[in-house]
Amino acid sequence: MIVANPLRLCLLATLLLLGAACRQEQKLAASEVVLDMAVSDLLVGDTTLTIRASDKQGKPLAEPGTLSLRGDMDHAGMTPVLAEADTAVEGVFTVPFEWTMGGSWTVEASLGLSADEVVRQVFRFDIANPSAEHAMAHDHHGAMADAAGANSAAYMQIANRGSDDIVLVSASSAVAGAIEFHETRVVDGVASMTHLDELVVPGKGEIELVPGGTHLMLMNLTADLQLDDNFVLELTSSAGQLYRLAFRVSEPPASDLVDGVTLDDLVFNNRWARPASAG
Ligand SMILES: [Cu+2]
Repeated sequence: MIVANPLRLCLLATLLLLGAACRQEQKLAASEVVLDMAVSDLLVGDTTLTIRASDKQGKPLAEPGTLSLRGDMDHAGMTPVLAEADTAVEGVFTVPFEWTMGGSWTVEASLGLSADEVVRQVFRFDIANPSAEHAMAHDHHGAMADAAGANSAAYMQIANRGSDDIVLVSASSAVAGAIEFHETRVVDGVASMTHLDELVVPGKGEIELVPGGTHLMLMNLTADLQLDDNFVLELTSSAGQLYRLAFRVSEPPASDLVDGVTLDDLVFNNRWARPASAG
């Protein structure tokens, strides 16, 4: 049985202190630590980030500490995606993460080695858009640094003379790699775009596609759309009806309904598209 005499306690305390001191000495300085990052997925949606912390010789850190991650997109205004992890296996953190939009991302990894030593490293990823959502707020195109292809947006007013709703399900054009239905939403002063699966033109009603609202997003342009250029765009309805429409690249038309073209029950007015801008 151990007797708790003062001498023994003192010795024990000294050993503990020494142990702590030794471990402290094994901590590496920030400049001696290397971070590596790999991702399971480069598509918008859930992903897993794998971050490896090692020393310059490639030996995994035994107790790397707490890792903080911050994902940002190139353009201003997006809410950063944050994550944290404090358990690593053999120096490797596995962290669930989400690419919330397509485009160019940076992920900053910060590993706290001690109270005043933090290793920071930034990693870049290009995230593709399967169609769910994408990153461009056209009203802020000047802020976009780099992206895949140039894009444009097309606008018009569509009126339905019939009493049945007409559901537009797809759009295409020779001048764009893809065309999506988008809706711009402004939340807390920050514009972002949401992908819509379809556009419903209500029976005896109308919809308006305008900057800052619903629009046709022309992505990965195959032609350099400049003022006064014309192109043809096709819309398809859920009933399989095809609507071929001419568009002109121009300034927004006056608010009056102009250039009306009637195809079956739909009347298309005020068709125009903005000039190409870098994606
Ligand atoms: Cu858009």
